[in-house]
Amino acid sequence: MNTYTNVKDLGDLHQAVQEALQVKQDRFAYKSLGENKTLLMVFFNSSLRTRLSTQKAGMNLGMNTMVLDVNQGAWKLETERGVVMDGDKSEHLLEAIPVMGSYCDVIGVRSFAGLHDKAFDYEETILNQFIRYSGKPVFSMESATAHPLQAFADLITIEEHKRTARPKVVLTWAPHPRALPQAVPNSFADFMNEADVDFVITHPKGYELDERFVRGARVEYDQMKALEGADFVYAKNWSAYRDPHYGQILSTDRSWTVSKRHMDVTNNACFMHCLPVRRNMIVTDEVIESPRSLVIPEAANREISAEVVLKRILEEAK
Ligand code: AN0
Ligand code: CP
Repeated sequence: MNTYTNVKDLGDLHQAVQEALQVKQDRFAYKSLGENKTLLMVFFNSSLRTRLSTQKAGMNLGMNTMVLDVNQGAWKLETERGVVMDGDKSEHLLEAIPVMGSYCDVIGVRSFAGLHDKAFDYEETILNQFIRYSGKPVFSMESATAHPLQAFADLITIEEHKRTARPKVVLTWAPHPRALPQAVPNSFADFMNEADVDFVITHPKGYELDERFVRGARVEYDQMKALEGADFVYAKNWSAYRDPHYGQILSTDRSWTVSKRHMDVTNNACFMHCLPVRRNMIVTDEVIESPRSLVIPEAANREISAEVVLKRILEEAK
């Protein structure tokens, strides 16, 4: 593996999950793989889990790790080519990226959707510049349209907790006061469509996701109907994808907040969310604190998904 930006890069998904479960048995088994290799993690946006779990994964593999928070202490970066740089940006990504590449062996990039320019976001302008100009293997730590380290961890978590061979997994939209990207639901859909699960998406009208990720999965606009008999309830907010409302909040309907009323119609489902989560907007205290809530083990599996990805990148570079 040379780049990790979406589910396809993992190849056989069943095999990837088996590899993850094996890595989890002994996360230090490949300690020599990363010897004298440097991992650089570049953040254009905030992070708690991705920052810590990916750094930990690198350390498990014996790598040295460096973190750059672009918006704290680095020069302000211009991202568009051709502009006269007479504003507040001191440096262009086109220099910054190869410079960063010269100091490391692998680069992780977090760069969220701006939610203003759909083409800029969905062409993955920033991430693709890293792939093109860094000269090093690049992996996504949540890009404009995808969060494949999260979705891989989600799939590992479902595999560990499923009680039937083919569980029913429901991705439900939930309200949030600020506009959020579609990256997490996009990748979750992408992974679930390739996994052996009965996958259903539910959201208010107007929140339809990009068909390249939905890939014909069942969309049920009645949330309660969608949740009936679910084994896993995966909650997430996202802003509108479709024009002319790209990046906008179309609903703050709190009847979509996942509560006991919702969980009662499921098959005693496990509750999942990628975190960070706003309590009593996305999910009630009662549900997130219940024994069926997987949010903590799910976050813990981020270390494992990152370790498998880094391991595969290091193996390919050998
Ligand atoms: C981000 C998002 O929704 O994409 C990161 C989630 C992992 N969430 C927030 O900005 C709150
Ligand atoms: N789930 C996730 O990616 O969390 P962070 O934004 O804290 O990294």
